[in-house]
Amino acid sequence: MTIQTEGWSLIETSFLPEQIHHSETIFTIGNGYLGSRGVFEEAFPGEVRSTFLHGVFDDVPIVFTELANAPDWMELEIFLAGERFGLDEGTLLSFERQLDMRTATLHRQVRWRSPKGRTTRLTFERFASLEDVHLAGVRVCITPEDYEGAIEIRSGVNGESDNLGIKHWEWLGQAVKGHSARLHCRTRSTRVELAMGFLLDVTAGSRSARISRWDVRNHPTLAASLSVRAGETVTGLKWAALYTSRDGRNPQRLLNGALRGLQAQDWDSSHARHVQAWQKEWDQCDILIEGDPEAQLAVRFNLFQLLVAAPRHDSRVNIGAKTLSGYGYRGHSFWDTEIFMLPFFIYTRPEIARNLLSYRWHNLPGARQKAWKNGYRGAQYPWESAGTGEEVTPTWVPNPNDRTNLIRIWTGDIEIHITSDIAFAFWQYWKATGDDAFLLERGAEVILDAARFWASRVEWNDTAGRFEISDIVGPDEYHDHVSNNGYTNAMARWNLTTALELVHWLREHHPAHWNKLRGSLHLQKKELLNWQHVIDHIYIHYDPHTKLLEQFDGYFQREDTDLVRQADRTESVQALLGIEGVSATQVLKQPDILMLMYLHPDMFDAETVRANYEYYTPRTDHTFGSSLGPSIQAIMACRVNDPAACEHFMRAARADLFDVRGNAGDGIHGASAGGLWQAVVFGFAGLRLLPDRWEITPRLPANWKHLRFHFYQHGQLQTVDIRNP
Ligand code: IFM
Repeated sequence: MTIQTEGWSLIETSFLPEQIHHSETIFTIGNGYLGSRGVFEEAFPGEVRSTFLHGVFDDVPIVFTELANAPDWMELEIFLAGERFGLDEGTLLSFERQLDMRTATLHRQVRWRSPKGRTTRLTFERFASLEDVHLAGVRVCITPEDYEGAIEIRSGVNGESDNLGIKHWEWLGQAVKGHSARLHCRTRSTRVELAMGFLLDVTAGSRSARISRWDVRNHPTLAASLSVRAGETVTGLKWAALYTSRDGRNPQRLLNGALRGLQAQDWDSSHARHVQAWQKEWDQCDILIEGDPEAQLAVRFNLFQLLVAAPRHDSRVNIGAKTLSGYGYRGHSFWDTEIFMLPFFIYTRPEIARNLLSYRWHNLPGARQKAWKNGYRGAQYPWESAGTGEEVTPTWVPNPNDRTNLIRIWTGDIEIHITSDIAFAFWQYWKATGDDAFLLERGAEVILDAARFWASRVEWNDTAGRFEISDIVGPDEYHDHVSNNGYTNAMARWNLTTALELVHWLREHHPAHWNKLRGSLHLQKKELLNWQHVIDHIYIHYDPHTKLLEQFDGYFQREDTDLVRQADRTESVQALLGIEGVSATQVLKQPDILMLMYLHPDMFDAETVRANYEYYTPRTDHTFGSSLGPSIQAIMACRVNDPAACEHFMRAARADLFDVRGNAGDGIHGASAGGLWQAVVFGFAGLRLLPDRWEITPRLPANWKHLRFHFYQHGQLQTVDIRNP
């Protein structure tokens, strides 16, 4: 893969079949309604072909629910004088694929010699409209170089799509008429209806192709054929439209209306409107980096991936850990959204941040249910969340090294910090935007009910005279069933403290609202007093002599191996030592105490931060541990002026572009992408927001000559422009 230096295009100049899954992920396009992997229109053996629609989940064994791979809208089967075009056959004379991130358009140019020796030039363009998120288009131009004959394009919507073998759609009906075809189907368990259709227009100059209609069940198809001479170009244009029952009661009617409107659609003006919509996004969201082309491209690529996954019109969906770009984690959402991705949206696209937070508010019933089932009060958010907000973390998964064995996954039971992470996100949004209405309508309820959960979750230790939280997993998932994880306990204390601050603010500024909320949540004075009691007595292990926070009870007694520092390692320490083996050591999968210090810059003094940075950094598996780690590590390195910040930053920047963990084929690492924005803004620029102003402490990498970005503070667009002397 070569990278174009002007910073807006991701360019692949050769086709490497062994890397198709990685390429499919990084060439994903989308518009926050749908995400389609960068597969070839004409298909390729072994590809992972998928289009995911936000919120369209269906039931599945083991992982409970997953985003259902929608019927394929991208397919174009091409026949050149009777020979089927495909990169698995014939000779590839030249190949180039570009993702133009400025216009969110995927391009591909191919020169191909068929098995019978005929040479053809083909160019493809594809986009999912940002201006009308129900619309997607693909255009192909085909030029036979040294032969004449019939060029045929067959295209349909293929309802036979599956999720790596599992079928989610049942056929309800279809129609093929004129230049268009439609399919109506429904997910098997969740019963989400989908109406998908398309128009096909194939021309050569002023001549239009002859269309034949193939009413194949579950795969309505049109075939358009034209005879051309050598050097003449055939242009095929396919507009696809799609609606689900999440968009309205009658998606078929919505589709029919859209298809009628599409009759008059021309590529250039529709694409121009899409580009204009993207221009607006980039005007707010872009980061300019001069002096380091790789960092520039990587940052834009990661922001692009967040933007294509960002729900703009839907407040009942969240972004999965792997966005809409792959099967990893089946579309489930984690703390990855609130802690890693959300800050980018809060500061550049607060409307999108509001949608993402609203998803958590809508799902309060699921969180209350989880707390209740576990014998607690308030709202306990699920570690993995999907359509309904119930816990959807699998309990057992097959062992990848021995399929006859199962591995117990504990995170759904005991990785509980997500509840305060979500409360933290609501508070961050409010602090940055000053959006009182949203805090009153949605945020307050979440923060208060999360606090109530913590007050019921803590355990009183009579001997020590303190509250503790036992048997959990902190952010560092190499250690489970631990007690008094520093991150979890401190975040619980933060949640309770903030809830009381909020109560105070509500009483003072919005007494009527406070009365209403107090009534609906049955909050009594006694309960608030208890919250204060928990705040005053919750245990956080801190040694004033060493200034270290112990990550959990007994952490310092675990084996202190230097395996993590071995330069020639090609696997994670967990893969080398096994789940129990790594747990017996002090090796961390990702920052935990340092994560806490990142989120709360005012909670710890500089010496404490340095001491903990120096202790935990050499014990963290930066290379093969969690992809969530490097961006946070980069920010903390900036805080203590460690030049290793650049190395950590580039590790995050390259995560998907260069497939550094070997699993990019499963989808984009959304948290790493969001963390990268934070590393630039809060790390290298050192942005700090104060109630009425902001300040920066730049620590730019030496080769960065110029850094510029925008952010919103209380609705006002601000610009940070830093030149490196
Ligand atoms: O949320 C993360 C977690 O912190 C580490 N394991 C992967 C999860 C999903 O990205």
